[in-house]
Amino acid sequence: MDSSIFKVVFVGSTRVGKTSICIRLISGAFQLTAPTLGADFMQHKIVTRSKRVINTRIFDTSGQDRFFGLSKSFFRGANVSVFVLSFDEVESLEKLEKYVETVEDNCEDCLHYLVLNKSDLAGAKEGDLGISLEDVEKTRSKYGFEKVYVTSAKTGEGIEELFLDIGDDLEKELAEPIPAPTASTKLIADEREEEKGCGCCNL
Ligand SMILES: Nc1nc2c(ncn2[C@@H]2O[C@H](COP(=O)(O)OP(=O)(O)OP(=O)(O)O)[C@@H](O)[C@H]2O)c(=O)[nH]1
Ligand SMILES: [Mg+2]
Repeated sequence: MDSSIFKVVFVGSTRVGKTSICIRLISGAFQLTAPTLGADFMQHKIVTRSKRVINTRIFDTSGQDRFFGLSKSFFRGANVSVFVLSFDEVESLEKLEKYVETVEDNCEDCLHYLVLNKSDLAGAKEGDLGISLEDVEKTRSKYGFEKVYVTSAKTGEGIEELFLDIGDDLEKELAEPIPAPTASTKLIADEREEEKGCGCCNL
């Protein structure tokens, strides 16, 4: 098992469901939450689709403006940032730009995921609650997110897929790069070829 621990931060406006998604992931249930003060963190092992175990430390930050400075300090050195919006929180989409810029200022080479939560609410998927999937799709391409994960911490929709994708992407980061041949390894290989001679004419 690999000993690397990847830092995952949950980012977004207050009340979009960041804590609820984390709790759903860890406990498999939808539980009552209180607003996060500053940030909470938890350890989680993601088992990838190829059954590799990826160790993560998840930082669930507060979306309240008064904690923004503090939340920002948790973005530093993150490997993964999960930006959470909610169908019923228009403000969450308006503030996305600020969050993306702040995360990018604080961590290099961070993998980004975009989540649209509370899909279980009546009228959510029809776009009746303030934010439609179409609006978020436009934003997705503007910021270069690969896809929009439509989730519900209440029913569990989309959450397993989100974390499997995160795990698979981190697994790719762990894959050891194949070393490029150096001048000396190339020379040795050439010498061996010469020793073997030419197979086609028995020289
Ligand atoms: N119906 C529904 N309600 C949800 C869902 N996710 C969260 N909620 C509710 O939304 C409210 C806010 O959820 P939290 O998880 O505390 O939100 P948060 O983003 O962590 O908020 P801060 O900690 O203040 O930044 C709570 O009443 C949750 O029960 C969901 O998927 N569906
Ligand atoms: Mg919270």
